[in-house]
Amino acid sequence: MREAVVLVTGANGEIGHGLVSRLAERGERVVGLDLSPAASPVAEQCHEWIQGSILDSSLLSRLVSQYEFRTIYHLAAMLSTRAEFTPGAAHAVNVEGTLNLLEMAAEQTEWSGRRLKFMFPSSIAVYGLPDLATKAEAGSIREKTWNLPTTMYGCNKAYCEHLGRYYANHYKQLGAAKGVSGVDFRAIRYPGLISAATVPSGGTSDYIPEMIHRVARHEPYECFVRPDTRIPFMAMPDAIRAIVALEEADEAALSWRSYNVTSFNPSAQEFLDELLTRWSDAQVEFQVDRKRQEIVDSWPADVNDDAAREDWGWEPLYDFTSALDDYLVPGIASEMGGGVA
Ligand code: AKB
Repeated sequence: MREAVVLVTGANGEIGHGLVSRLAERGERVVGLDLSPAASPVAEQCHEWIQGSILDSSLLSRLVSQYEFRTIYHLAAMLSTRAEFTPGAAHAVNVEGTLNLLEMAAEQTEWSGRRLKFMFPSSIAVYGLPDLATKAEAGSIREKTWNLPTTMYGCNKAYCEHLGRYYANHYKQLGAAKGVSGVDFRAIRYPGLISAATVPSGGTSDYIPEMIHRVARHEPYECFVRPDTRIPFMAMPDAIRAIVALEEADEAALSWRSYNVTSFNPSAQEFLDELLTRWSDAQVEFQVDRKRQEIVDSWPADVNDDAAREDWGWEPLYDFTSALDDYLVPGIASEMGGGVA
């Protein structure tokens, strides 16, 4: 009676743009949910668009009556910098919103008797290194180390990973049917993401995508971190591939419910040096924002993604050079209407 669909929350966001296209190409009927009106080209690729909030319980109840969600990609979130200005609102969106969706998913699986995949973009923000010396010594860190986030966003993401693991493995554990919510929760701890099509806002890893989009438009850019600042990054197509590959993986092969993935980890200066070989007129100055710098300094210089490679065959398509030459430079030029990037 109810249509079988894939729900994408935050569908108008950076990841949503690419993910909705990928799911539509796979023949999925996608229901897009976002606070804002549907933006092209996402709008044309959705089976239905719902403009609303994941905090609206009556809306979610209506969705349960209308659709059977086979998979939920829960992308809606308030990112790390914006969350520091309104931590209470960030907690509401990032945690209460996620809990609302997990409850909706559990209710639905009780109805259908079928398992429902709940895909969750977590972040390197769940990690917290206390100082630069420890960050340098820690190097590439694994999933179970340094889980000491220093931001509301990082705390939110870490707690939601635990919530998802509870719904998957321990739901209503004192009940007759222990831990059988049917919610198959799977999370990816994304590094900084760089898209050719969109520029992020409200994140603290934004300095790299902001830099390339400003340089490509021959506009000056003030980088808010030091030249030596180093964290892991990934091209957006690889971010889409990763979460779809994790969704398609056999649950029996998964030894974790939260996986690191990464591709490359240039310093801000190394990234600028590469841009200068493509745009000799790049005008980038380093104007450090001390408080945002402290956030990025608490994030790891790199992450170890062996578990994702071993469990579900993760492998990035793009390294640092090919991300620039094969995706970002041509992609930004195309977004600029074919102008000279
Ligand atoms: C942010 O900067 O908040 C995000 C992230 C690293 O998760 N891009």
